[in-house]
Amino acid sequence: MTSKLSALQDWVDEVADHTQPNEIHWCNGSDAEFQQLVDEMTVSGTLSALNPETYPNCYLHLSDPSDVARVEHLTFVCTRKQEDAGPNNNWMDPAEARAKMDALFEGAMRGRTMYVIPYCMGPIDSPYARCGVEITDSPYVAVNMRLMTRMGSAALERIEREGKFVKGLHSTGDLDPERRFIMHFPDELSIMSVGSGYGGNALLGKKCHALRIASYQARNEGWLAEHMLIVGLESPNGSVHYLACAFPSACGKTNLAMLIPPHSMPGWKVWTLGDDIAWLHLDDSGRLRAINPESGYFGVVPGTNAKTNKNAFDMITHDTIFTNVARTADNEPWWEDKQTGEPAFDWQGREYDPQIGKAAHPNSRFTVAAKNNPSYSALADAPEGVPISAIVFGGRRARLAPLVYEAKNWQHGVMVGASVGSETTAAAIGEVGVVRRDPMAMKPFCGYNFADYWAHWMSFPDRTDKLPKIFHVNWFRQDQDGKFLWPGFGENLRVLRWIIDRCEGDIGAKETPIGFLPEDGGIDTAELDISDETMKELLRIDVERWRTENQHFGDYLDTFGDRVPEALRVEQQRLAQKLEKL
Ligand code: GTP
Ligand code: SPV
Ligand code: MN
Repeated sequence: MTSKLSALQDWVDEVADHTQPNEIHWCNGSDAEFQQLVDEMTVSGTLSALNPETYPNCYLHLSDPSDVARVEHLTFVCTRKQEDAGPNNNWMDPAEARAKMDALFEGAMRGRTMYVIPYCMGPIDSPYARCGVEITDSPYVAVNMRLMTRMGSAALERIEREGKFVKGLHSTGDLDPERRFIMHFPDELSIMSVGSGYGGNALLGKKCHALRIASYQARNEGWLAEHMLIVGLESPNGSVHYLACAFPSACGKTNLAMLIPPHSMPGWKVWTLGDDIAWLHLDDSGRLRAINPESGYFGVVPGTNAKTNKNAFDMITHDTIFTNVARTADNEPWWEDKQTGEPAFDWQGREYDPQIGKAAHPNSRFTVAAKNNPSYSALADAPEGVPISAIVFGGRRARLAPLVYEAKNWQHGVMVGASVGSETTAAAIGEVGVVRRDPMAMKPFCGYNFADYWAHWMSFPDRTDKLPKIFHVNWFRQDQDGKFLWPGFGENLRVLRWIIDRCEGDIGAKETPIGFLPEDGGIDTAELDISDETMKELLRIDVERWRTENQHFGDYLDTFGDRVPEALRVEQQRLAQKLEKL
């Protein structure tokens, strides 16, 4: 196959020339093609079929044990000027990065097939959608891209019509961590990734395109590309509110996006639009609207069970690719807290031995088409997206943040987002459980200087007076013994209901220095086994801790120097003064 778009055809020819693949396969996105790739990988051992009776069309992929998560220290944003990438990114001069990557790609696809994957991020006929082409030598990446994006002929047609696309070049390379890099060239709309076959490192439509490159474009064009789920909440009277929620990696987006209402909230319905990324635009009337650029989920497996996330649990019993989970003797996938079955083989294919470690890798994932989710919203395909009533930030904070609070206005909300901190998780290589600053849950994903990003957020009130309210939640507050105080999962809808009530102006709140908190009894705890003391603790503001936190946040802002927008400084200082007075 060839493309009539010379910019695409020339690039494919050039890459083939440089990387020397045996064959070139242009992906058309058909079911037949998907099956053919899966069958080939089953023969080569890249995939193994799981139990066809209980897990039909499910496959297991075990990655290299050194290649199990995103690698932030090997991820670079190569803007022309280092200041434009900011202290929040690793930076390399574009020419130097290019030369380094060209050397690593030379002959990298010898003996392999090169897949050319045209994809569209967002509904294919949406004015907000953007296209890209990923070239890869990994058939595992090709089938994952088929599930995660609108991939194939329709995307190619749009690309040929528009003439513009993001170029993503990927090779699994030799998986040597010394020769692993993920480079972004935002000025050229291009990405080069080598040496990893895993998740966000390799499925270039996801974090590389839809967040790092897109956030850079969004700033220049007046929109936002965010690490947010999108969920619709339908109350018993039939009104629906859409929320966009940003939590750091492995902090509950997938779970919240498809939660099942608790027994005590009959008549409520939850509609999933997206579980990881939202692109937000102001429409002609000044309302903020969201589309999900993805069409599938690459979700954390451990912890998924019939109680915590029944929608996901059911969804991943068929037509799912599992990566790095364990297996039972019956060849079913198994993971920690599945609450059924027993592991026989661990995520490295070894006989399971609890002495060696967990059966499934903590960052093991499922890849599945979004349409298989029982709570899938048909509006996920709406070209115009959905209007957003509230933006919600959150993170893992064992002691600090209360269960929920509301920002006083947009500018204060931007500070609430910018000051998100969270305990690190297994989604990225590195130490787990240490608090780090993760503004808007975008620390690993913002493709430019955070100071400019905050200024961009702060500019929205100049353009509209219809912005959504901003909130902060924390499902992860712990007691002295390290036990979570809040039951979480489906019960989180109780908190989201408070948020909706606040949006509709139906319910009062307590004003505090950090924002508006629920009044006593404001969060409905009917049928929940939770004491008044626990609710008090969940909503308690520990003034001393908040003072320290605010100071750390101020110090953090200092690392961005003069570029920090004045409006954000003002908010930080205003909070400092209010906390001082308490
Ligand atoms: P990424 O895909 O990495 O961006 O993660 P995510 O934000 O979508 O997180 P996900 O929903 O996959 O949850 C990650 C982990 O947190 C899983 O092990 C969940 O079981 C757990 N989790 C999710 N929601 C809750 C909650 O409300 N309370 C508690 N205690 N744990 C939760
Ligand atoms: C995350 O780490 O936030 C993920 C998984 O959603 S990955 O696709 O690897 O980025
Ligand atoms: Mn994510």
